[in-house]
Amino acid sequence: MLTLYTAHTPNGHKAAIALHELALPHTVRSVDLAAGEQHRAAFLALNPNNKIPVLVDDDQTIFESGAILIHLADKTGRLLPAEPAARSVALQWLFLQVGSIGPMLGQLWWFRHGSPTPNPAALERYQRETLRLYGVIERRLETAAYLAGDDYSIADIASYPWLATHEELGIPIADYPRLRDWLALIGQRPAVQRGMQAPRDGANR
Ligand SMILES: N[C@@H](CCC(=O)N[C@@H](CS)C(=O)NCC(=O)O)C(=O)O
Repeated sequence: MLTLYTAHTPNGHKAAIALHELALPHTVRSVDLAAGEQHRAAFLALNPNNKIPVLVDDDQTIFESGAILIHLADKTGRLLPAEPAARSVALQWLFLQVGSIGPMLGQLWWFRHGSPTPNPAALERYQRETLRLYGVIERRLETAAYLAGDDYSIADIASYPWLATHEELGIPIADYPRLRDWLALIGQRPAVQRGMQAPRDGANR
């Protein structure tokens, strides 16, 4: 029995995409972040860090989106190579998303759209860092079809929902043609399209 606690955000979409890719029947519970549901005792019992996503897999509760993706890949033996060197490559690109792409693009979104007071220095810093990260991915895709190499993996699933926000972030995607093509390739996958619609409360197949 799998239950995903999530919200309509890039981090919230990753696990939903993986569940659909792996055709794992699951239940979705929408967490109302604007209402502060993530700070309530019932949610803190699932994730002491008060953030979505959280996956409950029978008696195991997993927070942090990267840990959830690895759990699902290991559970099914798919979307993450088993061979140690190839697995390490996939995990490197996965952790680049969790440690850099998510936090930097998240801050850029905040200083562009969320901050009540303009902060040009912060905006410039996160814009520069975001462009740098788009460049890192563009160069990776010069030599690899997918982030982990020849095969689609949880590294692509983690990065897609974030890198797809380029319009909102004011990133000139035409400057990153390989990344643009990769976004189109990933974005046409039915499981990605379904996962990007999450959360829809209720049972999902
Ligand atoms: N490192 C975490 C980040 C999760 C995260 O930032 N979630 C955001 C939504 S995208 C959240 O729940 N924010 C609510 C809050 O901070 O109160 C992960 O990858 O799971």
